[in-house]
Amino acid sequence: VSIRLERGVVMEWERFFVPYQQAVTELKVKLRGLRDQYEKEGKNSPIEFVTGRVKSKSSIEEKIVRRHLEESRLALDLQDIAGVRIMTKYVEDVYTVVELLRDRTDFQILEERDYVMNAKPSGYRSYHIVIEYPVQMYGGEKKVLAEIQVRTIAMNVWATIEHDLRYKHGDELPAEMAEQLTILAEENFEWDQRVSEIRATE
Ligand code: 0O2
Repeated sequence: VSIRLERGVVMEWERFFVPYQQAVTELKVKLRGLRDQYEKEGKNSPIEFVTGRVKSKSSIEEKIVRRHLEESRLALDLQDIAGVRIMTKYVEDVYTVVELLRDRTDFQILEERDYVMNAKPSGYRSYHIVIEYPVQMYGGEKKVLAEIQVRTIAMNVWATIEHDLRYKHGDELPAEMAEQLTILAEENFEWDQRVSEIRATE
């Protein structure tokens, strides 16, 4: 299977994925390292755990069709081929992590989308940061886009379940189910906020 990229070059998917895989691997190590630094200092880490993945070929193909994307613009238009997720215990930690990311000099932030305070219509909450990450290849540096999603553990539970149910229904949830999930997302956020309130009284 091959993919048409810039200048009509035909490149195999496997080769296309190499810098993205490298970016995800490096970012996971670096962000998990931050967590370890807090722990070694005996401090409470705002980062609870980190996951990462490279978007699957089928998921990319599906998004090309759904969003009418041009294959030649794939690396520019698809910002989350490389994706890293940072989970926090508390809502306020999301913003501590965002500050940590803004202070870094090993990548450049291109865009931020705050779906934590401004939930998507589905009820989805998460803070999205699109970065330009330089990967060292043997032929020189290659900058790739990557999306870092920062969310609480509770938001992650909701998003994981909703994603799973949506996938099982061919990416389109039955209206009743979608409604129930939106209500659940709101209750989930209320729960997150109550946790913060309780924490503030300690
Ligand atoms: P996957 O399978 O996780 O890779 P959009 O038009 O929503 O795709 P938008 O509005 O620009 O894109 O948002 P953005 O910042 O690109 O975020 C898209 C990603 O955020 C999604 O990737 C999901 O990971 C997550 N996301 C956004 N909305 C929802 C939602 O309603 N429910 C869940 N569970 N996740 C969401 P993909 O490629 O859609 O999916």
